[in-house]
Amino acid sequence: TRAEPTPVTLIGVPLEEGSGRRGCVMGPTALRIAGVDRVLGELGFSVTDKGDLAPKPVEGLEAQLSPGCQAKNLAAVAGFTRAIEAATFEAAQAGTLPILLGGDHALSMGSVSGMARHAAALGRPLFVLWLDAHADFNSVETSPSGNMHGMPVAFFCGEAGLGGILPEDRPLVDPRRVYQVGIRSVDAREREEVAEHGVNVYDMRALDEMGASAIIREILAAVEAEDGLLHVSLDVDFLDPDVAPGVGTTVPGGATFREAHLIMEMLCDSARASSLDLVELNPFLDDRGKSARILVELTASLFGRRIFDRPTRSA
Ligand code: HAR
Ligand code: MN
Ligand code: MN
Ligand code: MN
Repeated sequence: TRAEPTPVTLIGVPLEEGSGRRGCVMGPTALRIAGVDRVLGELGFSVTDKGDLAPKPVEGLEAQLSPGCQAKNLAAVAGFTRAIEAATFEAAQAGTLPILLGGDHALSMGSVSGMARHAAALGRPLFVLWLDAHADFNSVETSPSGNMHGMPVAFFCGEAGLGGILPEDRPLVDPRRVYQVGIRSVDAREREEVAEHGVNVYDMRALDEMGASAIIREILAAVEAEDGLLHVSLDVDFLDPDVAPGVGTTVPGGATFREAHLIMEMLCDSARASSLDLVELNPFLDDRGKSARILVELTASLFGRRIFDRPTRSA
């Protein structure tokens, strides 16, 4: 017998202040127009759309930054982080699966922190699957740009140097439970931090050599060994720019359409995904809605759309 599918909560995050250019503010609307709620409904999920968050900025945090450190638009990003953390935690505690409609990748400071609080309340570990061209492990000290969408992984691991946004005793994610796939653009000091803290990186060479299937099997085995929750964070630039041009930070040589779908289909089979970010979509740069539609198609694969059923592997 099949259990009732977990209800889904959509949380719109019109955040673009974490990135270096305008446009991600239109992301949530583009994802809705591309039919994210409709495809989930067709797959049998009950979907609640909470609409778009509109938090007030948090002033006064800049004073805590050391000289030479930078975090652009800190007030705006901090306001969003608090609101996203609370909305994600609340949606998960209510027994639903939160999907964050971004918005730039700084939103994961809040979504992953909210899921970390939820996992801690359950007494289970949180794992993060980070599908991205970038490692997003800069701190206010190492960031070459000051753009906070390059800092979320460091933030939820407690390494970004960004105090005062969330409570000091917030649950953190162990960097050894972060799995990054598709990486191909890492800054010099960021590279050292990623290695030092034990983040698991499957860069594009690993994806080429191992294939998506072997990589996802390894990651799922680690999650299952600890009965963990798995947060999936999908950055548009994980995909090759030919597949998904609607993003401000394209990097050549990304994942193919088929690799991305296979990852989503395997995650679906595992039934491990507890939460999802769809981030960095910049409709202003997109090609007739192509990238928005691909994100929705990938979401459909993650939630059970398949060409044919596969024999179940688990008991
Ligand atoms: N590493 C660069 C920086 O910190 C670029 C980060 C870009 N990040 C994203 N999300 N687009 O992955 O500025
Ligand atoms: Mn990113
Ligand atoms: Mn990226
Ligand atoms: Mn460090």
